[in-house]
Amino acid sequence: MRIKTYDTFLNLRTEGAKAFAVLIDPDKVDNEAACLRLINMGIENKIDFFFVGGSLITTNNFGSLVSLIKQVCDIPVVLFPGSNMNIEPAADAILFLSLISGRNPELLIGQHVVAAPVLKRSKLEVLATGYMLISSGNQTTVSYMSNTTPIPHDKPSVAACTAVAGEMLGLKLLYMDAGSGAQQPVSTKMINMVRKSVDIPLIVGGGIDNRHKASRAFEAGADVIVVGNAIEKNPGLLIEMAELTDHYNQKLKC
Ligand code: 1GP
Repeated sequence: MRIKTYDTFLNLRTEGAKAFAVLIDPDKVDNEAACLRLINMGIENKIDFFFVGGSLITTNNFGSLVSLIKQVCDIPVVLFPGSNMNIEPAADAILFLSLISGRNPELLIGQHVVAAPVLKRSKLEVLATGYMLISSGNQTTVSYMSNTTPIPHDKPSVAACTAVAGEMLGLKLLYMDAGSGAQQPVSTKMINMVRKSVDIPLIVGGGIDNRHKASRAFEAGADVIVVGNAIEKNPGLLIEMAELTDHYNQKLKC
């Protein structure tokens, strides 16, 4: 029987292991052959998750992309929805994102009410996730689309208090996101303060575009790093990130 996706996240915490998620934005997939090449790289390099989604999806590729991944591998496919329109039942799980860094009620609870009956009827594993946007220098698509103000980059204590509140509210995962293609990723100081403040698994993404930044996020306490934009530009980076993740996990065995 397949391990539940949430158990995979929890095991990371228990074991002190690290994981690497490749984010595929359905809008950025040019053709099926290119997409298959990326998926196969993910399989060969034993990545931990495929996240599928984006804050603004303008094509109809979403469902076919999820189905394509599911046809060729067992790597968990986790939906990273930009809205309640991005529910694809063929995936394994969905990040049920509550945008706790913002004060937009639609993204704290509103869209969830609309999505809930659809999710209830599906077999998707619903992962209640506190989603925290962190400012990164430039305005990202996600901060514009969500109509929220991200947590300032240099206010780690605000991020920590937000994370603690999310955990107290019963959220099961935290996702700190500087936004796709962010100029600077979430600071190590902020990741570290959040890590020390909560016990739930911590996902970090946005602007991680080289091995050094990925390593710094792991060292600061991220359990999972998410890389999308940089791999779109340079698919070879997937191999480097997978090697780095493996390096951390091999060290655990010593
Ligand atoms: C964006 O966290 C993800 O929401 C990944 O960001 O595309 O910058 O890797 P990048």
